[in-house]
Amino acid sequence: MKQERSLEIFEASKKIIPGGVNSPARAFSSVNMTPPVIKRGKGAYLYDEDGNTYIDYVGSWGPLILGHCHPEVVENLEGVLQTGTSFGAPTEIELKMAQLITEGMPSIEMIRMVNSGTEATMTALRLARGYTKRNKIIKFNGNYHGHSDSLLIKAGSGALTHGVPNSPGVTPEVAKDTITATYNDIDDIKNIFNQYSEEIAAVIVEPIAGNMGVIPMTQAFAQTLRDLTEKYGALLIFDEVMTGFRVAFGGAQSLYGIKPDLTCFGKIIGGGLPVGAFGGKKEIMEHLSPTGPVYQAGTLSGNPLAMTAGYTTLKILKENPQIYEKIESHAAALESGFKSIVKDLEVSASFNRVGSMLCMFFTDETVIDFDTANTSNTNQFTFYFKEMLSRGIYIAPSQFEAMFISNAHGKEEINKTIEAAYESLKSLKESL
Ligand code: KE4
Repeated sequence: MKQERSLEIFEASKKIIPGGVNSPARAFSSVNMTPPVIKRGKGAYLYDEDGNTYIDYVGSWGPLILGHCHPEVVENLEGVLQTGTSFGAPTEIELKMAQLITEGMPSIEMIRMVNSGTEATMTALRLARGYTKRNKIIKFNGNYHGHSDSLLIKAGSGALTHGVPNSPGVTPEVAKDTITATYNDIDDIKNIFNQYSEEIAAVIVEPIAGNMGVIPMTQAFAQTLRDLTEKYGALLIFDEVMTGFRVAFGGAQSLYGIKPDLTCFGKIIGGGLPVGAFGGKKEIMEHLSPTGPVYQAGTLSGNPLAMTAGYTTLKILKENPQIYEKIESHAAALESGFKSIVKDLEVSASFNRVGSMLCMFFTDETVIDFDTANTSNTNQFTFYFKEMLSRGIYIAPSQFEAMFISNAHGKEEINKTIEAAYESLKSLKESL
């Protein structure tokens, strides 16, 4: 695979940008290779600086559910560019965005826009602590909620890959108020609540984990979280930064039939531009400045440019519900294609899929939590990853991420991907 231009650009970047990237997950360090430097995207495809073409299953790590450069998104953005990208003042598009999201999610009576998923989860926790007047929060091993101090405790995603479970710079004083629990383990969470009961301000969870590969909560675990938080007066926060408008228009909460007290968003609601949000019960949200004492602010929060990309994306999803059936059927086709290949070639692999989020784990174990995800053979993943990339298939450079299928992927892309997977897994098998 030609990489001269990518190498040249990336080497220069590494001199003045840490690791040559503005987010560690992009550095390809866990697969130990130079990342393709991307020139442009269109539909289901990425094109790098060396003229290589890829079918894209990262989709900017989730946001591009409609594919790159969707014509309607581009057209509406071009319009906003002529009228102003940010005013730092109320605009109607913020109201329309809030209406669209609150109509789509019955648990959300009020919502506040921010600029990233990290800001959304960080602020949701501050609000939960301010509302409950309690300090402790619970998160789950292998869940990643962005890089705010209270949540960078045994984070999944990049930290999991980089093997740095607790980041330096997070003080012991902050860390002591974050309790980590085992995902999908009902006894563990019950014991924690028995021990800390009224000290707990909130439980934050990825309802369908996407940062230790794809791992859904069991229904029983989901209900237990709801029951325990209600019983002890703690808030239940669903981090739907990845799953919001991805697994269904109503998010993971609509699949589980569970109403969290607060929900965090990111990715898809920005349609490829920087947007995060958090929302929930009016009674809780009104504790937020300026109506309440819990402070939060943001210069570019709700700016017309980002709102336009997000609103256009969500409106298309709302008006075309068949998109969810389509991307789910493509993901199911990929999954069954991969399954028959690993069976024929006798490769150890297990699969988790929810809607258009898919993960192939290089393990025989059924993956239900951080520990079983970690039984995956990351060397085999790395071999497979490089083989797929060389065949023009661009998946996340980590065993502990999700494959995302967009509405721009068609049968041709799915078939090409299955063929590439066969060749890649065949050469993996031959290498063992
Ligand atoms: P951002 O601050 O990166 O917008 O969102 C943080 C975040 C919060 N919650 C969940 C469930 C998330 O998945 C994320 C970010 N996801 C990672 C990849 N899985 C983003 C990729 C990156 O860090 O570059």
